[in-house]
Amino acid sequence: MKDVECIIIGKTNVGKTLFAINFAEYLGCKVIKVTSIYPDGRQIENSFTIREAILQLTNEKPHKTRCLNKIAVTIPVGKKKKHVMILDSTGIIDGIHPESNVRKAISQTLAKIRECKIILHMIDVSNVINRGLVNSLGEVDYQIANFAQMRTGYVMLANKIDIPGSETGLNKLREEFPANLILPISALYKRGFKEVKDFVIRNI
Ligand SMILES: Nc1nc2c(ncn2[C@@H]2O[C@H](COP(=O)(O)OP(=O)(O)OP(=O)(O)O)[C@@H](O)[C@H]2O)c(=O)[nH]1
Ligand SMILES: [Mg+2]
Repeated sequence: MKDVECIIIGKTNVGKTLFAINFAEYLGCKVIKVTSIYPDGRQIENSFTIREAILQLTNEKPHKTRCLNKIAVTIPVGKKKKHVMILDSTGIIDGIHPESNVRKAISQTLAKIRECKIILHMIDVSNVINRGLVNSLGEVDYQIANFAQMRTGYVMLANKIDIPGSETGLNKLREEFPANLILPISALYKRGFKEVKDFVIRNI
């Protein structure tokens, strides 16, 4: 049987890749085995220590990830272990990106969302205090929420909650999407990971 697929989506630079790596570690992975699938169909496998994965796969500059990165994890459910495929994806933007390989990678991500049972929609709530919610979120965040919120396996992850002022962003996000499940997390400090794990288990 195919593993349950859990995709992490969101705007570029919100922390998707750092979350994927640190969540895999939280679930017991000592080595991060990544299968990168590019829009042209190429597949490349790499193994990293946690530190190497963070150094090589995350960046403070936008559009570091330009493919789907699959990381297989196991999650204990009762006495059994369930296999879950975590999918880190390309950051989505409003408008049209000037580079064709980024456009193709975004399109690859959008096509994949439909197939995934679990959708973790990540939002960076650290800047809302300065920019306001509507400017911090993209149109694309509203589109994802509209598309996905009817599904049971959909949750918003309010990331970078460790940064001062993020609580304000979280509260504004909750006011804007009152019907949605929103879990505050810090991908950097592994905060809120138990709640994300419990959500995944409920939706396997
Ligand atoms: N303070 C803080 N920084 C974070 C957190 N999560 C991610 N970052 C930082 O945000 C930057 C972007 O992180 P990535 O994981 O590369 O973001 P991404 O969403 O994968 O970005 P793309 O691949 O470009 O779409 C990096 O400099 C991270 O260290 C967090 O929870 N707290
Ligand atoms: Mg990334």
